[in-house]
Amino acid sequence: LEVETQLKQALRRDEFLLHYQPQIQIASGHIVGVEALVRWQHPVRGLVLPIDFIPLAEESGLIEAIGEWVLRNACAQAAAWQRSGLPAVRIAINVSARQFHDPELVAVVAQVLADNGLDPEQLELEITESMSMKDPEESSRILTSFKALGISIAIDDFGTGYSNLAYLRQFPVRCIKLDRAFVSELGSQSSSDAIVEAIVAMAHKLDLQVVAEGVETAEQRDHLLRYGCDELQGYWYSRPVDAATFGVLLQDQH
Ligand code: G
Ligand code: G
Ligand code: MN
Ligand code: NA
Repeated sequence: LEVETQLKQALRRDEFLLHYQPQIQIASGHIVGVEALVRWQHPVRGLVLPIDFIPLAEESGLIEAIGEWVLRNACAQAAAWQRSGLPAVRIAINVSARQFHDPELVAVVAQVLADNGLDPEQLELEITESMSMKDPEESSRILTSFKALGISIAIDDFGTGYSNLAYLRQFPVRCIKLDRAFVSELGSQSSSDAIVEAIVAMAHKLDLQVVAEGVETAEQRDHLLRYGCDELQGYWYSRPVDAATFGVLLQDQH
């Protein structure tokens, strides 16, 4: 079967699902956010990870439909956690290049928030650094329209692309997500320590928060705390988990 047909069928058969990875405020140790990560429960192949279908979805044009599914389901889940009495946390979703440039996206996001009774501040959209820097003037316009809606923006995979700092400064974004390539070398490659320390200092000067990705050890967390990094995400605290398991994590800390 052609990939496009397969992905359409997967949507129709409701084979996509979301896993959730907590985002921890380093200073307090509290969960302050959660990133939704899509998976495909394939009837034959089992659980398929995004690396094996998101690029195909991008090429075939199905990414908009899948992206909207992710947005609706993540927001519905966030509202469900809240209704069950859990504390409100920010929910972050990944936005692909095609979605980001889709003129309809702002209206769809506004509608989904309204449908679920979520405050815009509770939603964060993650766009990659390379996506944001491809046409910075255009990105700036799009990001400003999101800012007007009241949602936040994260620059994902930060440090893997080439940022124009002048644009980064004028983008209305809440945070940068420091790519895990830097985090994994903390404590072993002194250049990574220097880079992370400098990125955090620069980000704070620009009024941006820093979220470290791929934190796997207590030692990495200690280094990040020392450099003033704001939040972390990674296997050290939790792998991406299903919605029920995330609910338990959230409950346990309060
Ligand atoms: O855990 P993981 O294998 O889920 O994520 C791998 C990559 O897939 C990450 O770069 C992540 O940004 C991307 N990804 C995960 N979920 C989504 C999604 O819902 N939409 C898009 N566009 N990308 C996603
Ligand atoms: O959107 P993004 O590229 O940031 O997606 C996060 C990716 O990183 C997902 O594939 C997720 O499963 C993965 N991930 C999350 N925490 C860790 C970690 O501590 N170590 C590693 N190696 N990967 C992680
Ligand atoms: Mn991400
Ligand atoms: Na990332």
